[in-house]
Amino acid sequence: MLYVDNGFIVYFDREMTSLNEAMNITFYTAQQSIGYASYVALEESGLEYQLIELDLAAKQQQNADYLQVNPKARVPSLVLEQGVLTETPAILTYLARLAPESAIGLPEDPYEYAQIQSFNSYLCSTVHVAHAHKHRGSRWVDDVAALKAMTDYVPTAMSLCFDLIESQMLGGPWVHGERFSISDPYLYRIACWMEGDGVDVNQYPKVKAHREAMAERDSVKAVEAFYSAH
Ligand SMILES: N[C@@H](CCC(=O)N[C@@H](CS)C(=O)NCC(=O)O)C(=O)O
Repeated sequence: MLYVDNGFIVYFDREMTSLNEAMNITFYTAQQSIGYASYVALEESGLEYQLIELDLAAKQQQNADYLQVNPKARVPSLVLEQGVLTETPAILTYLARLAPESAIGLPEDPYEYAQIQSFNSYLCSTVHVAHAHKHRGSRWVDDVAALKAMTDYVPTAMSLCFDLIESQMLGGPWVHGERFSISDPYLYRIACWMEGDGVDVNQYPKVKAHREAMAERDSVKAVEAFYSAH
């Protein structure tokens, strides 16, 4: 089922018998964006949701209707009965709490839980930000030479991040070892940016194996099938 609402394209992930069933969770994302991590987590969770796909190239994130949802003009956003959640680590944690029996359910152990938060915080505050210097440098500076210098440094900055992830953080086969978690779709999204960021994934065998394992999951296949079809 598909309709267009306020210029955004709206999809339902499954055959819905009732529209209300689909309206409890509304997920705004965009292709190639960090929203992909939450999209995969939604698929892992088994929760019902409504998907609204924004076109970032067309600047739909700056549309007045969307700014009412997320004044930061970014994706992803998760609209719930209680309000709106933004920021990938918060959205992932929320979904994991909603679906404790699913593959993304959180560990009871406080230390294991904090390890997940620690890794996701690193992705959010450091790795994603390093990646954003490529095309979004104008968030920080407007000097043309400085913008170019920031873009030129992206392969180095991202390589330094992946050096640490490969050598210190990625337990294997999943980020935190044998147990799959919300860190896995998050790392997968960012690791799939490596080539575009000028980083050779072959230099990172554990990251490469993680990417290959993620690509085999039904959740990732479902998201890929969606983007192939739309
Ligand atoms: N810290 C946020 C970052 C969100 C973010 O920067 N999303 C990008 C896509 S990857 C975006 O919406 N960019 C649109 C823009 O900068 O105009 C998160 O982790 O969710």
